[in-house]
Amino acid sequence: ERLELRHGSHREGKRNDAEMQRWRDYGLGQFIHWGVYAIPGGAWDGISYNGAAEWIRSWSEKSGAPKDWRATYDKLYKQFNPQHFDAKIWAKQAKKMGARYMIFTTKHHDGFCLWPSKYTKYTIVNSPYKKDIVKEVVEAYAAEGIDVYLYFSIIFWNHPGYRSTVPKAPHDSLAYESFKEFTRNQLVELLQNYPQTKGLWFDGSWDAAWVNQAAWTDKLETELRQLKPGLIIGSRFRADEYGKRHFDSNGIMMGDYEQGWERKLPTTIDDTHGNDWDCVMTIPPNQWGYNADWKSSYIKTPYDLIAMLMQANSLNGNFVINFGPDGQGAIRPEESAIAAKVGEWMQINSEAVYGVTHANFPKPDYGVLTKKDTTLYVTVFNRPINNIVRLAIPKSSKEIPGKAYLLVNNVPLDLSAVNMGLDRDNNMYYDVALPVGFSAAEMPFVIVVQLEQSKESGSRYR
Ligand code: H79
Repeated sequence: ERLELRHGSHREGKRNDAEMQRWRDYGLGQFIHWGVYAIPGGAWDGISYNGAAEWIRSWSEKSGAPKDWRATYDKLYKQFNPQHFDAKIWAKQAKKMGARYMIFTTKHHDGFCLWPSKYTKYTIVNSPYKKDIVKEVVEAYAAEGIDVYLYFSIIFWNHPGYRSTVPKAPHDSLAYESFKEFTRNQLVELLQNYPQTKGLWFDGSWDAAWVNQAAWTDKLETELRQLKPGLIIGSRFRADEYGKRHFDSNGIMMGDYEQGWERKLPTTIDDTHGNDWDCVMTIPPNQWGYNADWKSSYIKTPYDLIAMLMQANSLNGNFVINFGPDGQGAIRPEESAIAAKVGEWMQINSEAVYGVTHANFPKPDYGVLTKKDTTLYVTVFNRPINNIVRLAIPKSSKEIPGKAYLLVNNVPLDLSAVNMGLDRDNNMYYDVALPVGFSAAEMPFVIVVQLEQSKESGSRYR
């Protein structure tokens, strides 16, 4: 039974325009979380906040916050004067890492605007820094050929009109109406100020007050899309009239791609329901903004991140690595080192990342598969102890492996069909032999397999 929805999804199936195809092909992105929370960096007066650094304003006295902490936080912008900030340095580093797009926090839940918004005083203009940071970031990344997406939280903790729960009293409703208008004005302002923007990455839209605004948010989305044809918006913007988010009451995705993969990844293609999606990932377990303390938690290694990157790409997703510059605008050396390592790997292996799709072959235990046209990329994480990388190809497949080589130095590899007679899974097997003495410098490596049309599908090696 299908519901008649006025504010559900307005599209069935995927977008297939050029802008969306470009998004699909990115493979790797960079997220940057930056704001006044970078000044305390997860602690104040030597006391650590037990949460994500960008959430430190919500620290309560009960859990150890200094007295009048929120008032202190709300004055931090008067100290925001990042002397090391140079968007060109960030953009160059992102380029070297291999990022094809970046997402920048124009305004997080605390409401501080990194652009000179006309609609609030709580902006960069009233900090000692004064200059338009969003503009510098947009221009620097665009100059490197990296597409820019603007992160925007609809939460604004200390705005007088902001409400998280559905307003009941008339004065709350009035206040919230003004806040809605304010939010709309800011979004229009961002798209007008920064015409290079390719899309908006929304956050905070779980608030009951916002969820309750199906008609208004639907209208706003239409307005934003009209203002900027081709604009890309994920599924975390609005709810339908029954309060359903991401997927409407008929189970159809709202928005251009699924935005539910935050700090987690699907494990199988079924988990993705065939949708476009991105995964945004922190390097520590859960820190987006700068946290000075990187000793108290596990820090993902470049290897971890590359494994996640390839898992995402093998399942038709983009993988986005988050960076949290410090209060002076510098990317910490540990993050720069990680970016450099990922970039070194991308330098050799990016062919297995950009423009690829899920490969519809059985997933091997030793790694993942990506595919582009008739090229199969086999990324190996768990190198088989016998140095034989076995490919399983369904007997029904119209494509079969022709030749294979290593992406590093294009070293040709022996590829042989294995005659296994009848197999329970109806697969054919092909063995790729790694060269004697091959060393992958302890990083995952990629085998390229050129696929050929099977003359008589499945019959050759039966
Ligand atoms: O900016 C980073 C985080 O600060 C921000 N999103 C990333 C990109 C973020 N804000 N909140 N969260 C992440 C997690 C919040 C979860 C909760 Fe809820 C909000 C718990 C309760 C309210 C949403 C609604 C999830 C569960 C119910």
